[in-house]
Amino acid sequence: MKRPVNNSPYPPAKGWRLPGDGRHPIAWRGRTLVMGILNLTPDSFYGGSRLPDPEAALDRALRMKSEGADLIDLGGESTRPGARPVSATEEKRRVIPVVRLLAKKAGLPISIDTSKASVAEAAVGAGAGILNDVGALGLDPRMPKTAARLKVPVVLMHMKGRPRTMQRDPRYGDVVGEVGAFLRRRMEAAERAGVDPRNLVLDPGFGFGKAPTHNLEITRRLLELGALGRPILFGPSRKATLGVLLGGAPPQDRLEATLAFVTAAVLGGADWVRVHDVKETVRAVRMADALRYGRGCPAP
Ligand code: HH2
Repeated sequence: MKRPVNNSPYPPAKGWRLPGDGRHPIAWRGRTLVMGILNLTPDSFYGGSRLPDPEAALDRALRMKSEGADLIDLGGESTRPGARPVSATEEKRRVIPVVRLLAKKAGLPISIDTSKASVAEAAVGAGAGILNDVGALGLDPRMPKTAARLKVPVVLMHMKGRPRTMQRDPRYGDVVGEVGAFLRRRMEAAERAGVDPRNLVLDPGFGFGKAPTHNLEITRRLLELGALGRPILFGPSRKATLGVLLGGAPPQDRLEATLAFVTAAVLGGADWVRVHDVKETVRAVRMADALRYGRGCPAP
């Protein structure tokens, strides 16, 4: 019998290893990582992601783990369009006790979603193992050196402008070209500060200073960002563009739309997705991983 020709339209499997400090590497191959979102804020755009106290956060984290999450992302400051910044003191008050509790009891790597060096430092001290910075280490001048010193994997995300004003008529010539060039510059800045380039993860920043057409273009052309040589994280979960495409659906009514975007992203080259709904996403990702990588499909 002739061997089947591999003419899959999907990107091939790559193996990734983020060394961290060398003792707690994050490694995966031929599948997509799922990161569950926990927000310790009163004003995150999706009410279902807000958690009032550390016990509720631990319950949610344990549920996400049982549903198949690979990682947990903890945030103490909303970055929704129009959000007002919070002080480092307030952000630490919200997140540090939860980081400490989850690091002890959740049994999953904890990522801290912050742009502030002092919050990052305190969170890693309390047990966080990943730094997720929507400002790509560029909003706090101390962040690049702090990230280098902490020796943890770092997510560099693209944002045009700041949350307060970013959705006021964002414009691009070639959105993917501009996002890619920005991410390349931030990778170089991180390396200059001493961050191990093998610890970098890149994120085009779905919804961060982008109109729906820009978000669609990025989702369609995600593979081009793979040329930067690092894993791609993608976070469309329940965001406003999905509501626009559904004719005005509110965040609580955007689950199926999220799953459609997650599936498209995985088939288009995403390595890691950040979502509010772990159970449903893990199931959708299992299908997308089976199509892309042949994973999970019994032999004939
Ligand atoms: N999106 C949000 C926050 N952090 N980090 C990365 N790397 N990528 C994203 O797309 C991303 C992110 C916004 O989502 P959420 O945390 O649910 O909302 P809020 O900022 O209102 O808390």
